[in-house]
Amino acid sequence: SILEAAERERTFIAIKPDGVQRGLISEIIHRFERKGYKLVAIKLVIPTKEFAEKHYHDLKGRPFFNGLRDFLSSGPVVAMVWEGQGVIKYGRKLIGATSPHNSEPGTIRGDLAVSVGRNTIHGSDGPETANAEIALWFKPEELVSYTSNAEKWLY
Ligand code: RTP
Repeated sequence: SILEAAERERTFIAIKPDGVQRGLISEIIHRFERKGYKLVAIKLVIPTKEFAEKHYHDLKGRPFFNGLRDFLSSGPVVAMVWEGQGVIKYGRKLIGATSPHNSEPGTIRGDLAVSVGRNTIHGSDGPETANAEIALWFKPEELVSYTSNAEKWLY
């Protein structure tokens, strides 16, 4: 590939059931797409409770864990993998702070959400979690490697 390794960094992003039900799918995809990141995998899934527990395994034992797990499995989730230079860290910046109360205007949660339990979107918090979450949600063949026309103008 003509892309450098850093430009092929990938993160796992999920639009949670509240975001899907509120009609925010295109709004959220728009923000990542417009920034210059490349969509390399996408699907709509209703996670089972067992699957939601795997996704949130590091939060097991927290008082909100059962509610969080039940909520994630309560309806369709848009699971995605986005690629681009710095996408893991900057993706979190686009998303905003965990609690929408602390999210700046201009961020997804700042603009589109009001409560921490319904914060519309998930994004991997580091390279290891990104790899683990991509592997949990997607089969290798569901990740699409391609060159976008925009790349030569982005990098
Ligand atoms: P995410 O993984 O969803 O991107 O969120 P995060 O890293 O910003 O936050 P984390 O601490 O990993 O928490 C995961 C999700 O749990 C819900 N949560 N509820 N006090 C509460 O009720 C509470 N605290 C966290 C949020 O939906 C958060 O996104």
